[in-house]
Amino acid sequence: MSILNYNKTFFLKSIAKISDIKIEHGIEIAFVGYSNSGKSSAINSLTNQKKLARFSKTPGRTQLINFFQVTSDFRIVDLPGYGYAQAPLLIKINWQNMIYSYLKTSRSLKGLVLLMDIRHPLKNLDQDIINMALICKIPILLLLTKCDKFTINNQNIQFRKVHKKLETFSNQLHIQLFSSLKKIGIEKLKSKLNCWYEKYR
Ligand SMILES: Nc1nc2c(ncn2[C@@H]2O[C@H](COP(=O)(O)OP(=O)(O)O)[C@@H](O)[C@H]2O)c(=O)[nH]1
Ligand SMILES: [Mg+2]
Repeated sequence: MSILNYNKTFFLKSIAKISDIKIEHGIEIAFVGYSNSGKSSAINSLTNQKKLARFSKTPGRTQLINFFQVTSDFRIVDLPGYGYAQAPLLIKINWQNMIYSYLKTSRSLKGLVLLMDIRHPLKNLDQDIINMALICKIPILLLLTKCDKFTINNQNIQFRKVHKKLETFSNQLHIQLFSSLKKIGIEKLKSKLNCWYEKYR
């Protein structure tokens, strides 16, 4: 078993464009999701740090790709969230192209953590991202975030609904209930990341 200590994660760098990615060795796991899906909170809970991934209430503010280093050969990549419901088509397409080209071209990327608010899972862009990751053969961990907003019973109902829709891809996609607030699913998230790390390093 790996001995990754997520608490020691630190901010490495930000880049503005995919073309700024340099060839690097080591393994990357990317976090992606709509703005407000709880991505920054999840990265903060994973690393047990309050402000590592700054979280803001302004949707879509983070447009940079942020890299965090867990160990010298393992990085977490915080992809920009998608936040503008009424965004012009061009912005939407640019964002999709950016994510897609990262999924396609990054040699280091070994897994994708896709965060969806349990109250509104599988929105359009979530579906698009799942499709892109499947095409690129990147395994996906799907976190149903803020599950504390639901009763246990409703959590399970929603879990089963999402599971059923994605059943066909179960060899490449896992689903996990998650709450940063109530610390649900954090150990499962860690073991998935450890597992990807162990497999590819
Ligand atoms: N109830 C609850 N709220 C959460 C949880 N995680 C995040 N939030 C809230 O959801 C909002 C968006 O969170 P944030 O992490 O900034 O989302 P991001 O935009 O995806 O990075 C904030 O107001 C958080 O306090 C959670 O596990 N439970
Ligand atoms: Mg954020």
